[in-house]
Amino acid sequence: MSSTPRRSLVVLPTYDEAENILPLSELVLAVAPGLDVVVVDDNSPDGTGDLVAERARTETRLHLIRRAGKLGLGTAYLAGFRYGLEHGFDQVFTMDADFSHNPKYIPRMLEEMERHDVVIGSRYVPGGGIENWPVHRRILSAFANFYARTLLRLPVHDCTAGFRCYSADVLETVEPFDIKASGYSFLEEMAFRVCRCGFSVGEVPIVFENRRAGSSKIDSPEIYRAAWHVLVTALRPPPLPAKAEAVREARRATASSRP
Ligand SMILES: Nc1nc2c(ncn2[C@@H]2O[C@H](COP(=O)(O)OP(=O)(O)O)[C@@H](O)[C@H]2O)c(=O)[nH]1
Ligand SMILES: [Mg+2]
Repeated sequence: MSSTPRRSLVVLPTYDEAENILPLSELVLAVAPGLDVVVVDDNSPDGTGDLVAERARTETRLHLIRRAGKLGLGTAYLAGFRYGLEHGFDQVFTMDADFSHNPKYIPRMLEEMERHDVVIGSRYVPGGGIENWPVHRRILSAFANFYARTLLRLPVHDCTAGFRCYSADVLETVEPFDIKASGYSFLEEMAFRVCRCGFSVGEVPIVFENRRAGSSKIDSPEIYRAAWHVLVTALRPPPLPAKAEAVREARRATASSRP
């Protein structure tokens, strides 16, 4: 464990989350002292961005990136990663801004980050689960996970989860800014890149709850785009990042030095 406390950034992507964003960011900021929040808002028609801008005038740990229009979940994560790296954060969380991901799991995820390079808040490990999601969403999620895990040969149980923590080292190594998926399949490709580089991934069980207010932004075209993107990634994987070999070598050395 490093001697100086690590600084973490929590990225909250928002599109029309006016009812959720302030109470949620307040909870996140209260859950651990070394956390900042950056909201990446895509000019939400419901005024989410204005609410955050107003609160950020007095809350110095709350930040806002405003984008011109709805540019997708994947590129919203990228804007948050860039912010985290430029401002010297040691680790970057992502979570949904609709209370589906409960901030109470953050301390446990931080603990796991002592042992791993990436930690996923997972619905599909013992102790994890889903509450109040309609049957069709459960089936879609289970199928999307099976599909991506099988095609991309991922060793993680919840590879479509948006509740994650990445070390800055991971974000600097896996070249996320090259990812072509602008939407939800960004998550599967990130998991693929992380695993392929040899980083260690931990999973903390979480209970995912259906959103409290507002409506889901996923639609049928996005589901087909995501499925297609996973297939293309499996058939034509992106080139291995330049720094990946060094990571793999270091992991091999650590493994072979263990008794
Ligand atoms: N900035 C931004 N956020 C988005 C976009 N699409 C979805 N989100 C946010 O991503 C999170 C997950 O989206 P949600 O609609 O809840 O997806 P679901 O949980 O799969 O139904 C929420 O915080 C959304 O507000 C987008 O295009 N841009
Ligand atoms: Mg949601």
